[in-house]
Amino acid sequence: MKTVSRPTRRHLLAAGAAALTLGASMLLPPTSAMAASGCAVTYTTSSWTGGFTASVTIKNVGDAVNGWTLGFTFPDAGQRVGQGWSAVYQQNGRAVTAQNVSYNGSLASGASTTIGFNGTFTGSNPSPTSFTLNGTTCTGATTPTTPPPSTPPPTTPPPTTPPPGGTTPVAINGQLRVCGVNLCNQYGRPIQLRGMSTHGLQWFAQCYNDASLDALATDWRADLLRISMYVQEDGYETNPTAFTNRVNTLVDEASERGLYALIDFHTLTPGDPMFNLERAKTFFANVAARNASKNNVIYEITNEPNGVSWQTIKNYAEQVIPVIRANDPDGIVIVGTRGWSSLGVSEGGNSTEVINNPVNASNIMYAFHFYAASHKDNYRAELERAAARLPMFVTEFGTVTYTGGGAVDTASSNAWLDMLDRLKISYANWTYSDADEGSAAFRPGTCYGGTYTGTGVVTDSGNFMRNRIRTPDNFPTS
Ligand code: IDC
Repeated sequence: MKTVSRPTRRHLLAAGAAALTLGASMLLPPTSAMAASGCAVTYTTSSWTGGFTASVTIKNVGDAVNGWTLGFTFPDAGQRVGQGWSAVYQQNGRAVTAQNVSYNGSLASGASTTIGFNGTFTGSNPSPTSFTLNGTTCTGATTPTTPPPSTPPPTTPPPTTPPPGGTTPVAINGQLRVCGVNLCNQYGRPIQLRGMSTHGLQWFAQCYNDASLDALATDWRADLLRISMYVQEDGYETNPTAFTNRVNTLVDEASERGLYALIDFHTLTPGDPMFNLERAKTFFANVAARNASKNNVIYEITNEPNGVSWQTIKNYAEQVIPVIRANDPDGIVIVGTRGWSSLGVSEGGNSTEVINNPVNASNIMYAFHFYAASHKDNYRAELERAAARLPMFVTEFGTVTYTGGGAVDTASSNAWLDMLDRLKISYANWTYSDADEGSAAFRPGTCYGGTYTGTGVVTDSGNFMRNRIRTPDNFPTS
């Protein structure tokens, strides 16, 4: 983001809460060897004027299911499902269905899963009172549905899943997904990832090698590598195959070290993402297919849109996201925002345009960027306001001015990072490079040597960031 302007201060709308539990959670004993179905649903909402977030916990009290569809009917004609997560939603009149996604389709007997969505309403917002799972009404009780299976019981014990091993960020957290406004790990718990962004791969390829990436993982103890692939400025457009391969290689390097890999399609000038739409489709079709089986890849589809409306960015996102989903259905996608990913603030707007008109896709987040010496209280206030309503990810920020140069603003950088820590907003710092500018973490010339660890090679910004990032992570495992 390049300019500073003051947003209108808004009051957060008061949140109301309602909870409703349907069906006893007790398990009735199976009456025979017959397959049985049954379910219990807890539907909880938190609402504000005209909008709400619903959390729906589905408990399977029948036999194991592999693939499910939840059905319910809104009591009021003005209730609509908006952005959802952990399920694919369809609405026809008041009738809603939510179908499982790849990672939660198997529900063992007695198992639960939680899905959710943001919705809108025009009149009142009563909770639905009846739910079905695969056609069976959820009463909390079990009923036999099909004749006994003809296959004999297995004579060998079923394979057991080994406990997840390792202590790297990816080993602990596994496949991430968006839950409500948070980034959640494989245990459904909100986490924050802290890491570094590369500089432009066309200029600083020498900075990304085994030694530097080992240092990022084990000396900096980072969680995340953002791979910044400029599209213009001698980047991707000059040799799509070579840049795609370079990104894929860095994804592998991050994976080997248990780091999350954030693939940044670094559009900057021109600011209209539509200028690169076809390039984006080609690039993301490749990287999503190539990395589909990995659990550590996150896609950032446009770095810093500028000089264009939110509607244009949304149109771009709604064309690129399906390309990614077709190849890698469970990868999180991050969408840039107006005004150099300032949620519009740097162009005189604010996040209301996104809140009122979100991208029509699930498992997505929105990007926010700042440069601590240029962007201060009014930007912080807007991010905090937005983060109560939208899943936010700081995919790029600097400790210096928006030019990428100047001195570290320690007070503002600490204010920013304290806030991001408190809100569990993930971040990547610009840059893990030895560029001759204040934002670079390493002193000029470092990438032509072999040492990346310790405090001898870092700049003021690098020292500040290394100290922030290497503190212990908080990754809940249950
Ligand atoms: C800057 C680099 C600088 C390079 C310039 C050219 O730090 O070396 O000459 O890009 O494009 C951003 C952009 C990011 C900028 C960075 C600092 O995402 O590409 O990098 N910045 O200006 N947004 C706000 C600041």
